[in-house]
Amino acid sequence: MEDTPITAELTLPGGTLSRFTGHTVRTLSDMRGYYADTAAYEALLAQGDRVLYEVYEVARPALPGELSHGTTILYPGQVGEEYVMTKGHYHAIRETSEVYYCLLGEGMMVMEKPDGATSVQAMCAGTVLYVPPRWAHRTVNTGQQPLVTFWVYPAVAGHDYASIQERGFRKIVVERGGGPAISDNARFQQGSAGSGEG
Ligand code: PAN
Ligand code: ZN
Repeated sequence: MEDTPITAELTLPGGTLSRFTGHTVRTLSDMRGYYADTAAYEALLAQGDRVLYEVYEVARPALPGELSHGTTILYPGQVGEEYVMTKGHYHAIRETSEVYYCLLGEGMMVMEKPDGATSVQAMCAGTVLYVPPRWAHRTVNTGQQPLVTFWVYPAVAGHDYASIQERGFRKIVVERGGGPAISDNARFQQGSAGSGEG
């Protein structure tokens, strides 16, 4: 693994990086079970699969001191009333944090802790958002254009998707009267997941 300095160009409005180690493309079919309105999800998917977000990552070795970083381009849209969103996750090593810098678009960061604490923060170009240790996090695009974020987190963190995939977040972001509103997730399942390490 390269241990010399790395320079890359982050191009806007696309949000792409000129150098990266990984490029992940998430489509509607990757998101089965994530959206509250399953009928709306199936109806939309029947019209064709489509890209919902892309991630460009400079993944660094899982060693103390290393920082992985990259960009996420979250496209606009809705599944039923719910705005397009990332899967969301806990970090496998719970005592790790993350910094997000919003470069373009409008959205929200939905966060929660296993003890039931929740926080939903608005993001627009220029917003710097700190996700402290132990907070699960998901970005939601509430605007009309791509939501582009740059983020940095400790390379040792790892990702735990299972807790969120199984139980969802307590709060969801839906369209009400033409704008975003925060709503309780009726399908949120109580459970003990999300409290462990890795
Ligand atoms: C981000 C996210 C990225 C995609 O790099 O991984 O925005 O979201 P999901 O991983 O939830 O699909 C991050 O938070 N890394 O830790
Ligand atoms: Zn993260």
